[in-house]
Amino acid sequence: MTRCRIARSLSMSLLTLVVSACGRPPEPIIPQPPVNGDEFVARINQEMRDLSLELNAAGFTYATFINPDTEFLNAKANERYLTYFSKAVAESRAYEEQQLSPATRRALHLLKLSVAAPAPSDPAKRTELAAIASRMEGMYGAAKYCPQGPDSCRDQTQLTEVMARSRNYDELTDVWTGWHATARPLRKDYVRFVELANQGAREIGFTDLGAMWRSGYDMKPEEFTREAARLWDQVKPLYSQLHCYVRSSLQKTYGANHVADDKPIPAQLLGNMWAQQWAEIYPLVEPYPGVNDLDVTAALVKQKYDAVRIARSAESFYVSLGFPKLPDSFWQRSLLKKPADRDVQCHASAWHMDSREDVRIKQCIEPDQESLMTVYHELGHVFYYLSYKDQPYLFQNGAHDGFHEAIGDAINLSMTPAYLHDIGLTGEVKRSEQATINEQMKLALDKIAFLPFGKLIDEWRWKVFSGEIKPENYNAAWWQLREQYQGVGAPVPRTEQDFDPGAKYHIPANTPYTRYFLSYILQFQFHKALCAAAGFKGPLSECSVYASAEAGKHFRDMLALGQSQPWQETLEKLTGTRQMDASAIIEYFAPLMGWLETQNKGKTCGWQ
Ligand code: X8Z
Ligand code: ZN
Repeated sequence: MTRCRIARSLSMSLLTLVVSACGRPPEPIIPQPPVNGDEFVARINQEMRDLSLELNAAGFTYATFINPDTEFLNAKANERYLTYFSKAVAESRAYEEQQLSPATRRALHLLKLSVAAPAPSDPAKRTELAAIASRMEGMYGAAKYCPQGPDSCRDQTQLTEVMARSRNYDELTDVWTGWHATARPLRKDYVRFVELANQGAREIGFTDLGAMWRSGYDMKPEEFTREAARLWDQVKPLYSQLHCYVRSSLQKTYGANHVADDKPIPAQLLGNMWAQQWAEIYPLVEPYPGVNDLDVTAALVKQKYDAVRIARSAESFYVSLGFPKLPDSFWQRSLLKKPADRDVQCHASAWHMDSREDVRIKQCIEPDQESLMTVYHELGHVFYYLSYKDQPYLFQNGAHDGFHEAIGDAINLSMTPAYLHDIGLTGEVKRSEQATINEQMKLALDKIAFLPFGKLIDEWRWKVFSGEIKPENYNAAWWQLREQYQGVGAPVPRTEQDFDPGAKYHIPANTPYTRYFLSYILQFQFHKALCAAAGFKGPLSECSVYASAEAGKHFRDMLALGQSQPWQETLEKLTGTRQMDASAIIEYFAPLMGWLETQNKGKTCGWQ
């Protein structure tokens, strides 16, 4: 299965297909009902795995070569998967009342959750859903902003670069507005997509698609909603302090007419198209200018790192923990560099093509720090795939989806200045209190700034799927949440002609997003546990588990379990606790928080 896809995998038994002699399309043969639940699950595991080959081949080809033909083939592969899925779920009902082993019952539950958007049983609607989903993904991947005709076009990679580097208010506003305008045509498709996917979710027993997504956490969906809210309450004070300090720094750069004391921060000023991670504006907020220059990007450029060398560096971290080297096919089949001559989906993703060892990533790697961190993130997915490849297909997944996102990010936390120095990507790093504050600020601009964004995306979608947010209110509700959670405001007035949620990859791609919110909390729990396993004593922010066999063993043992048991048990095995909890991230950033509180004394914090 793959990350970031509408249908997790595609399946239908090869045994159900016969090729007719006269060349007519093959007719499906309805298989005999198996005798018991165990046999049923064994058959489903086999068939899903078989059909996932086609889904992934079509999906990877589409993502790396967007054109009308690959869009069509991708839609067809998804449609076939969704057909199989509906049939398998319907058949599984016959076993629900039987005496089943815990593993079989769990597999039947996971089967129902194995797509991100189930289709209605009406074949015409299923075809429509698959076509819309495929089209939206391609439109996002191929989108460009062309202010002065076709020769002036810039794609997302180029626009993102401007958002990161420019400090010109008007230029930032223009690029932000131009990119967001590309999402307008997605609105109509999205409205229909919501109707169809909701219908599909209802047919298999969920109240709506959001409730289905929230059922994937080994607790009742309502309980999960409360869990997510609890975690947000835990970290909110960290975010408020960071927001307050960053806003006052930006006011110095852009003036109080653009950045007002008690108002949300204009979204185009935070160094990122979605204002989700702010590390690119570090130079504007650096606490102690010049203390420990951590310019990894400059080092990558100077040493002429190319995409393969960056990916090799990530691989070597995992190998140092005792993971196997990546198979040759990874290097032959991954897309690591943006091709010059065709549209590709540049949003990074990791792929498990065959549920065995054909693992790949697709990423438009550039020689900069963000790409470096993202490759380490993507390889977290890849080493998870390889670690659980011997599990039955339905258990080949993260303990929950937040685990999958947190693996590579936990490794990111081990990429300390000392580690980066060891691999030649920073100069001498002297330890001092000022250095610690600078380093923590840089990391907080990613890790703490992201938290409200990670939370609100699905808050919006949950309400869209439940009908609480109606199409005529999509954009207004989006900005209401962005202001409420992030304290970030629209750069220019918006209307319901706009569809700003569609300018973020995971909306058109229908990838659930709460996984990242959870990951940003869990990764600190993982980091703390790995550091303990490595025998590290000292502040969490100075720990790197690079080359620790002990930490590696703990990590690999956890990954090998996949989704075979409730995540609480898996978490307990690594960390000793059964709860997701923000105390590790709070502990990690304690020095910075003390510093921020002092800096923010007397400032107006918060927003109306
Ligand atoms: O989508 C991703 C990864 C692929 S799973 C690159 N992330 C989220 C995003 O970019 O919005 C990682 C951080 C959050
Ligand atoms: Zn990821």
